[in-house]
Amino acid sequence: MVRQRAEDIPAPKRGKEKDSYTASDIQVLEGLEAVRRRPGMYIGTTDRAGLHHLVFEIVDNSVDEAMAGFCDRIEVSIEPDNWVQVRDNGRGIPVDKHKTTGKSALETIMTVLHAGGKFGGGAYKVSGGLHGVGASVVNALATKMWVEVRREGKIHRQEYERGIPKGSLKVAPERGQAQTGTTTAFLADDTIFDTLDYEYDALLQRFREMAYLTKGIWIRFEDKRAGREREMNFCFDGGVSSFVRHVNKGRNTLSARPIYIEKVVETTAVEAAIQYNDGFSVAEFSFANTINTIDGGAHLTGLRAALTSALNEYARKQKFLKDDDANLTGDDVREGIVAVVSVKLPEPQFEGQTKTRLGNADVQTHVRSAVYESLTQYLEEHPSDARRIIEKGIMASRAREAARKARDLVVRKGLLDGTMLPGKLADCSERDPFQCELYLVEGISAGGTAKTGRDRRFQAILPLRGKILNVEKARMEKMLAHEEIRALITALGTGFGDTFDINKLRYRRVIIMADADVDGSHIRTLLLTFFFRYMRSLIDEGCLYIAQPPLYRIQVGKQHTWIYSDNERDQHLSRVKEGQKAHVQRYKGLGEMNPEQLWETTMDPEQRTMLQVTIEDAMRAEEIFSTLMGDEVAPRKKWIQGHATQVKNLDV
Ligand code: 0RA
Repeated sequence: MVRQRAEDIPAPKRGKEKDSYTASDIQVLEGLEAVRRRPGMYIGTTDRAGLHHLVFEIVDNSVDEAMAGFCDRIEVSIEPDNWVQVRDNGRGIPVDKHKTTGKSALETIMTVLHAGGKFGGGAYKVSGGLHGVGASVVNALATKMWVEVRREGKIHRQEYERGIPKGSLKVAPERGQAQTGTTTAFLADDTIFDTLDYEYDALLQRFREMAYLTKGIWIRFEDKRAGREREMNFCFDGGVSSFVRHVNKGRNTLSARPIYIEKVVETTAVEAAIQYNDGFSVAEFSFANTINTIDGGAHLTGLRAALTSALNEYARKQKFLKDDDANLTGDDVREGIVAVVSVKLPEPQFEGQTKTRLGNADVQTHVRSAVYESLTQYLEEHPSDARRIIEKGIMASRAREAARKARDLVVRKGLLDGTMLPGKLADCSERDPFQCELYLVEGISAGGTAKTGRDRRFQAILPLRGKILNVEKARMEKMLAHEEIRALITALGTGFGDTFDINKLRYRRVIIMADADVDGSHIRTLLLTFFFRYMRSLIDEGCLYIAQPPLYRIQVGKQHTWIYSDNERDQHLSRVKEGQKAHVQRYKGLGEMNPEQLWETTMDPEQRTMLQVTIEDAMRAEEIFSTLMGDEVAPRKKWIQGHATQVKNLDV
């Protein structure tokens, strides 16, 4: 695709008003030019993620208006022709003349870089926005755009092409009753973006998150594209509390409702919700001005500190802990927790390489005092909930002690460190981990086939018998008692959990190879759960893969072709010439192939395709794993049925 260069941007039409072409016009053109020349600098990428960024940028502006308390409804639609429209019922972007530019405030916001947030900057202006680059960046990267503002009983409208106004602000009287609000529509520039094919689910996920984080706001999202029409409405009166309920759906919880905290401390608005389940994993989410701070920071630290001190104090006071008992640790009181903390503050400082950790030190104190106070009160008022929570913490503390002993024993015996490799492992001869691959193979017989078919120089095989343990429902010591899992940890050589060390990994690629059926998909999911919970960096470092065995073998005359999807089968069969006969053989399991076939179709690096497992969205992954692996069967069934193909292409 040919990228349009900045030089190609048409200059604004200059007619009679030649003299009105001012310094600020030149500035605007230079600004738009810079955005079009280096879109990546402003929106990260020009792939689909960058395209979505445009939508978020516009919606964020409406969410800001909602956070300021002036808007409670946002409607987003993808139109059949790939236009995107965002409408809100806020005050409407100001249209009065802007002092420095001499243009309307609206035109200034739409055409001047970084002009957005500086308007109407009240004392408590909270601003979200993923990167806050503003509407002008979207405008510069849109073939066409228009904005309609309803204010003061009038409709104000302006249109743009590649960021340049097509005319002045047009004003018309409002028909019917006076309402206020802003509607923005744009058509992204297909000479800049690789694709204009918006992914409904990716956008939806962010809108759901925004709705949780902006209590009471109504977000409607509609896909109007031909053949894929759908819509969804979000409105969560419980705010982050609804979010916690959602994550805990299908689990046994220790309190009927999440513990909810909402307080303004100095300049920080703190909102948090906590609810324990009877599982062992920890699900903590933190947000600052609706931005998901995946690396945590001050607000999360404040929440954790409050939790540990409030629970310990209550446990001492109620004599759950005796004088010579040690305090519960942070890990103890977090076992089985689902917690969300969301802060809104005037000047968030985002730190770290990916700017996903909140830096503001005072926020820690603010969150800590808000949560401590509300939590202490909750415990006093709900003694039976309090008892269940404390008892779980004490159990966790004992289990941790037992697990430490079990681990020490296992480590002392050298059971996990790779010096005593499991008997079932057929190792490779190569010693350089970067050249080595480990296949985890479902079933002993398929394991045998893989051992024969592999290239033994660099491919190792570990057959796994039947189902592995569901680690989502088991504690660590139980996990270590499970032979298949111990064999897996030993073979990898890395240790697990907090002592996981990627530098000790014995194979650069770890490949899950299971049948293309329901059982195979269950085993894949169990293994993914294990890696997600105990060896997360293996996924983050891109070392985990899923092998793709073929589904069919089609023979035409003497030629045969391996087929990996139903779609591919149909395409292939449609190309078979008249007078020829195609013989289609379906392969249900790895066991139906002989060693040569398994090598040729699934293991030969020159020919195979594999899926690399990535965690695009930790929150989504958390939800998927708790749904798939949690206590209740119904939601799990529903998910698997609804995502049958995605399970195969698992990209959590
Ligand atoms: C600054 C001041 C005022 C409204 C807005 C910004 C505003 C911006 C956007 C962007 C999308 N929707 C929006 N809604 C409102 C209002 C100033 C006033 O009326 O006093």
